[in-house]
Amino acid sequence: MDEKIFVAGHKGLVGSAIKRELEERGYKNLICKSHSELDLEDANSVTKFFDEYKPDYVILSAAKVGGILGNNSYPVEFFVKNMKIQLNVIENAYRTNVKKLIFLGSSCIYPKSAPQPLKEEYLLDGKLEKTNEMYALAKISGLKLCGAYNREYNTNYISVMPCNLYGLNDNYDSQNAHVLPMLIRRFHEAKINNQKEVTVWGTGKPLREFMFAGDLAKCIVFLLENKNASDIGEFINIGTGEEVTIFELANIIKDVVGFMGDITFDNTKPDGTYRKVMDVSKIKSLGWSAKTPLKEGIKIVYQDFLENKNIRKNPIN
Ligand code: GFB
Repeated sequence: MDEKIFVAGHKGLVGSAIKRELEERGYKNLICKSHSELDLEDANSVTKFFDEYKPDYVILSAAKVGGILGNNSYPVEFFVKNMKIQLNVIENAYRTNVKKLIFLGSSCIYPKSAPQPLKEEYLLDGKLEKTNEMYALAKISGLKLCGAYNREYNTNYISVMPCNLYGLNDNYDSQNAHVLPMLIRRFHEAKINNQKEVTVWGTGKPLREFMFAGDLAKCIVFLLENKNASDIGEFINIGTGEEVTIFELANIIKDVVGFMGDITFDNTKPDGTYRKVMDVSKIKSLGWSAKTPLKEGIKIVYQDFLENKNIRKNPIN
């Protein structure tokens, strides 16, 4: 419990859930630095940080993330910022002999037309989804780099690829956030402003797999405590294995928020990839599965949204 664990990105959706889970399990020596205290894109600052703190474990949940519009609008930032963060943290983890590093990727790394549910072996079997190609390339590079370090230097770096996530402390930016928090905000504002209808982007037909970030955090701590890269292979999917259409999601959120108007669709906005549900049999065979049902999780998040007035609306760059 006294081991030094660096949670990179501890203020974000995933990082804050992991920090909460580690604290609840009694870890006393968490190292957390805000963006202003430590710029992970700056090689010298990261080198100095690792020399000073010498963490035993690293959870790399810091990243430049966003929804379909953010990814589609800022491909350069999504690639360059994520590559810099990954290279700085992973290289310094090796240089300072970190015992174990967990790298967070995303389900958007898979080819657009891969068979569903997505199995780990489908990686790089085809073209990527255009709207988030540069983010996917950065995440693929990160997981491949971890694998290369394990092979060449016998390190213990685990790469995990979660499905779409939602949870406390999410980003509600009106242009660049992910679909679930954006719809919570839009249905809420429509309700309090007595609007007649809420517009959902695209056709509503695409399917998405949503997992509560608190469940992912439990899985990450489970892997930190019990598994090594040799148990995992190159990387492992973490998801619920269940999917809903964007239309079904919008109706669940409409119901939870208590909006009584209609739902309309804005076809000028992109649908993105049609499906990306993951095969989660590998993580299940290691003894872990997600617990929080979608509607339950959305109720928890809406409560957090209502209580947490200063909701994060940080724009993308
Ligand atoms: O979460 P999201 O923006 O990203 O979901 P992806 C996009 C899907 O939700 C598209 C529909 O089908 C959109 O048309 N949608 C409907 C909306 N209304 C809205 C809305 O108000 N806002 C948004 N954002 N979408 C992300 C990747 O892909 O998945 C990230 O861009 C990451 O890099 C993440 O990998 C897990 O699910 O399409």
